[in-house]
Amino acid sequence: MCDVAVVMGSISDLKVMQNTLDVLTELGVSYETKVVSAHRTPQEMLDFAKNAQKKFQVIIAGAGGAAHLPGMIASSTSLPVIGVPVPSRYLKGIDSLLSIVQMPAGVPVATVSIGEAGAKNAAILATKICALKNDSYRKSLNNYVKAMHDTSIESGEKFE
Ligand code: RP5
Repeated sequence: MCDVAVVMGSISDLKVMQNTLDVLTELGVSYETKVVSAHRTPQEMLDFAKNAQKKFQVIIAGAGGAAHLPGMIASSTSLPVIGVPVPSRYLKGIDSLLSIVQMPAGVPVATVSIGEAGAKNAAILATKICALKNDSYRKSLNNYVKAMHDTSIESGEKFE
C-alpha cells in the first residue's frame, strides 16, 4: 500500500513535478509515479483513476496547457485530487491553471499555484491529508516547518 500517487500528463512535466517527488521523499512519504494523459492515453487514465482507491490515499496530478488530467481523474475517483498547473510554453501556465482550477460544482480539484512552488505545496498538502491517520507523517511535517522557520531566521540574521 502506497500513500500518494503522483501522475503527470507527459514526461516533459517531470522537470516541475520532480519538486513534488523531492518533498515527498524528504517527508518520508511513500509514493508511486505514473505518466498518463487525458488526451493521449484516455483509457489508461480512466483505468488508473478507477483502481486508485485500492492503493492510494491521495492523488497529485500535474499537467500543462489544456490540463484536463486532474479534473478527469477527479471525476472518476472518490480520492482527493490535488492539481499542479505546469508552466506551458506559450501561455506560461495561465492556461494550465485555469484548466485545472475552474471545475464545475461537485467535482473538486484542490489546485495549487503554477510551477515549482505549487509542485512543492502539492506534496505538503498531500502529506497533511495522509497525516490525519499517520503520526510519523505529522512529525515529519512539524520538522519540515521548524527547519523552514530556522532557515528563515538564520538568513535574516546575516543582514543584522
Ligand atoms: C500536457 O501537454 C502535458 O501535461 C504537458 O504539460 C503538455 C505538453 O506535453 P508534451 O507535448 O511536452 O508531451 O498534456
